[in-house]
Amino acid sequence: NIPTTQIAAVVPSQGAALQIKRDYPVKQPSELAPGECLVKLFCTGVCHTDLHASSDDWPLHAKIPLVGGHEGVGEVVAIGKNTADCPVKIGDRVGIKWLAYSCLNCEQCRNGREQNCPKAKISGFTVDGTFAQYTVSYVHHVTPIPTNLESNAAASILCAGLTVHRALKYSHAKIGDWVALPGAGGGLGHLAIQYAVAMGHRVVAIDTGSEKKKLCMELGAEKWIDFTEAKDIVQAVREACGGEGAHCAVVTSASESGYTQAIDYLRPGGTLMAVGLPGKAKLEASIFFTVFKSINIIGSYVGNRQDAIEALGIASSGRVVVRYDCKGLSKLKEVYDALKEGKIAGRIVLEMPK
Ligand code: 8ID
Ligand code: ZN
Repeated sequence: NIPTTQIAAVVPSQGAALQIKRDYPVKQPSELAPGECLVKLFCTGVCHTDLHASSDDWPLHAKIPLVGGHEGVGEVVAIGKNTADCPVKIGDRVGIKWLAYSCLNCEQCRNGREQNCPKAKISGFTVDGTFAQYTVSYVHHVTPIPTNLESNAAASILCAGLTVHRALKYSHAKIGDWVALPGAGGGLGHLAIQYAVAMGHRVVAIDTGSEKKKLCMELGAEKWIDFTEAKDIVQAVREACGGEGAHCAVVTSASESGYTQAIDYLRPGGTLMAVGLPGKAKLEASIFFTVFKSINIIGSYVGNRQDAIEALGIASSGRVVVRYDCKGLSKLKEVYDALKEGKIAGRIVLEMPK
């Protein structure tokens, strides 16, 4: 009883307008390769990355036609014949993250950097993702969803959550350290506040608007800086952190501006975790002060299977809660417009048509 066609949000060619198709093909169970599984999706978060992919503003280009989306939760409805050592079964509730597949045997995979595997397949970028009723994924990379988490509440942990969890984990920030979060009111940022607080850090939230301010303060930020109002962000962050600057900045703004002063407001020995992905910007940093202040600059790219399981585990303990509004899949275009304008505090989760 798997239909042959489905409703999907499709980008027909690079950068072209999104279309809701009612006749997008569904890969049939008999066509699945070993290791593949068919997932019937319940819901999916919308990440700013999907907007980058849809508007084609990155130096890498997505497949076309593209079904975007990489924060999906659904149910396994079929598994490829001859799949060996299969960790999931039909009926399991699983998550689809950005990293759909990695070989698990190369140097990058062995080192836990599965996302850097040369054979990596990416949901909603190099393979079709979650803006559809069904998607094909890979049994060794789908993520089990803790039973006490509702699907809608789990979805955005699968990109936004695991990404900021990993970034904080590798940031060298210790308990009591000040973490500055440019982009704090967005999808990644509002979860970064909560993971940071759970790790015992003190948070300076940087973003704009009263709605995002309210959200950030509710979630445990101690200080708020509106980047459109502050005359001197560097001074403002230094003051917020007791005069010496932040120990760490996790930059999740989707534009260059969140990066520009981050190195200047870090205290000596501080770490810049680069997470936001403006497509064309260069990181402007004084070489002299980067050396003189012993600054670390680290690129942090989503996460591996373990990061996903940890991030969901922390959410299932109640320490991190995704703040989202629910809409239907047909509203994706409106969600992109709102993201572009910076109007979304927290996340939007789309429910699939039944
Ligand atoms: O693996 C990764 N590194 C990864 C994973 C997932 C997403 C990277 N990303 C990237 C996305 O592609 C995007 O570029 O992180 C960026 C943020 O994704 P998001 O959280 O899904 O986007 P959002 O909800 O639009 O939040 C961005 C926030 O940044 C604020 C905006 O107001 C918004 O709340 N912001 C901006 I734009 N400029 C700012 C500035 N100068 C700023 N906040 C502070 N200072
Ligand atoms: Zn994402």
